[in-house]
Amino acid sequence: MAEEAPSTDIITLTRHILSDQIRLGPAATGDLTLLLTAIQTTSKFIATNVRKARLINLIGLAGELNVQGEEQKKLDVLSNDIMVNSLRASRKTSVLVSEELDDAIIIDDTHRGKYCVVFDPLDGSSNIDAGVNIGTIFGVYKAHSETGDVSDVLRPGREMVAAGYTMYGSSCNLVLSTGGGVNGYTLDAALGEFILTHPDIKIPPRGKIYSFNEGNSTYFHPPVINYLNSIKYPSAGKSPYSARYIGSMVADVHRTLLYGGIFGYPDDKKSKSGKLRLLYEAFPMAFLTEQAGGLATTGRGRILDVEPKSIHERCPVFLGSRDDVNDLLKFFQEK
Ligand code: AHM
Ligand code: MG
Repeated sequence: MAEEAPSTDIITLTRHILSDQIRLGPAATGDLTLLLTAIQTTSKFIATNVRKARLINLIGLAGELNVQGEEQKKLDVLSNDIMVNSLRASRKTSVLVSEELDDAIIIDDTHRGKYCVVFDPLDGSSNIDAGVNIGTIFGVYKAHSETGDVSDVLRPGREMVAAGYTMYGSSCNLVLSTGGGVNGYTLDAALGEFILTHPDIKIPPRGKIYSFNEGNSTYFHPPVINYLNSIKYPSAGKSPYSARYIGSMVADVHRTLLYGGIFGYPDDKKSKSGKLRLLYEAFPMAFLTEQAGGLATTGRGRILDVEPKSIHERCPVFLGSRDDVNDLLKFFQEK
């Protein structure tokens, strides 16, 4: 059989977001396109550093504690600097919130634009030294205020205009939604371009995988324990679910978007609000999940409806296939 000729008409991320802008007509100023272009550049830059980290002494601690009291890795600090510099230089942002910085950055007058970006520059840092998948998570709001104020980002996730993540793994994948579905792109390192490889991602309505840190089971509340038991010891004739837990939210959510199933990081007796951060972990992932046809809940309500009180607050997270999340919610309702 003759080999298929390589495509000469590839869709790059830049081409794709530009065509979105053109579709929106004169109302679209192109600012979001330029902002997303800046974000994709930061992902390429971070990806390059992640890949060579072991070789250029980027593995290990930077010697500082971040706002959550966690030790910062050298790559965390570098990735944060890459994002802050690039987002400021894009002249499209007014407020930046990073997991690595105690306070929001209010962009100076000369560089100010109309978007606010909340981000975790390098999520899953505990996996860095072992070479396991890590990622960048981001969410974008349109500013309300003239001069940029922290209130511009203390808004429910449903008000985001875009959200996404980049996963640094066996391939580098950027997954993005601007509110009209979810698309996935893979970095072609030779071209230096993200290529559309996963158009219009839809989560299967039910999966066969659950992804929780069950090492914390002793602290879990009854609805979560009962739900997990129901999928591990199902009624006769049904197969139990498989467990997959990487410990990198980006990788665990990426798998959940593609294969279906449920990912959870509950609140428990020890961590009253769970571990994951609302603004730059829970909101962007909930936005993507809903855009892909899935559900994202705290167990008590829709994640995207939570009203943030502070930029680094935490939130319980359960997200994934519609039917799986609904099954979990039944256990919360029983309570
Ligand atoms: P980080 O932002 O300090 O990297 O922590 C967030 C990570 C998520 O990627 C992941 O889902 C979770 O922490 C794993 O936590 P645990 O090690 O408690 O299972
Ligand atoms: Mg992180």
